[in-house]
Amino acid sequence: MTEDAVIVSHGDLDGITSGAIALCVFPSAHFYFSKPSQIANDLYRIAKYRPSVVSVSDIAVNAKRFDTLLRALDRFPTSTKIHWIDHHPIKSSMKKELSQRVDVFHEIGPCAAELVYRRFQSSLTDHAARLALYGAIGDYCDNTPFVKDHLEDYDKRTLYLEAGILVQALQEIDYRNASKDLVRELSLGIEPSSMNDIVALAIKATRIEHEVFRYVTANSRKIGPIGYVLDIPISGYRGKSAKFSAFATDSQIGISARSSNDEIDMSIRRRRSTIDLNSALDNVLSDIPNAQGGGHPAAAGASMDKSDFPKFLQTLSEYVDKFSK
Ligand SMILES: [Mn+2]
Repeated sequence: MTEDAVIVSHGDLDGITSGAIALCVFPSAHFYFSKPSQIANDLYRIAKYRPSVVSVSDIAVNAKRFDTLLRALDRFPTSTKIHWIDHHPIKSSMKKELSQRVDVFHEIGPCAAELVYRRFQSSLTDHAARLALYGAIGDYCDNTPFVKDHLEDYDKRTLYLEAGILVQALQEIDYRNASKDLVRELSLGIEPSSMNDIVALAIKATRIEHEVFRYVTANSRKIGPIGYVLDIPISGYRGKSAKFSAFATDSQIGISARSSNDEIDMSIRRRRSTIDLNSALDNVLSDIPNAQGGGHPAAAGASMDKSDFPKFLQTLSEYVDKFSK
């Protein structure tokens, strides 16, 4: 029955662990990485195999491409059971529409790995629970009742080390090429500390991160409540450098932006603030023609024409000031 299952998940730690948990449920499934901008295309392609089961996890629903997504889902035979398990904000009208075709398991708060675990709990063993905890630590979703309960089952310091190894190593892995094996190994119950290559990458990434911290401290600028750093001289480390930039400039918001030709894209994080970055972007980006972005309340990303970046910083800064009053 599970011969022709397909699992699609995101490439960050929560995506990798939620995919690995789904693989524990459907061990012979094909596994693919995807992302919000790609998921509709990927599903079009997957529909041609007429799989019996599809499990999609940790992929945000992109409101701008919602119709394309629905059309892709229509390509599957009615016999295909599609699980859609996610924790990104979604408009309730879209959630409703999606639920008419697929089995939606959606909650804001827990990470996707926790949700996949809970969705399939009856057919899972203890090591899948550990994977859910790694995903939760990776996505800063380690405050849920489920995670707090399960952290008590082990020594949580060891769990944070194992999860930390993965978080760090992923900074140095081109996920599309190298992380598929990692997903398989995790689903088999191999612990990160037993993966020599992953441990070595994690240590390397940690050393680089300390360098990135020094760079961001020296090169961040501030506009109102926003600290930002442009074009750090290394790829990756974007979420981390956004966070560092907020600290370096004593700001509520930190941005790490990378420009290429006429485009700029960025990671955005908050610090000592309860502002919802996803709503903030929804609001601020609507006035910028080629801009797109979104994510979670505490972590988001955006891209736009490079020439709009100063205006974006200005508008976002006003939005944050208004919010904090
Ligand atoms: Mn996630």
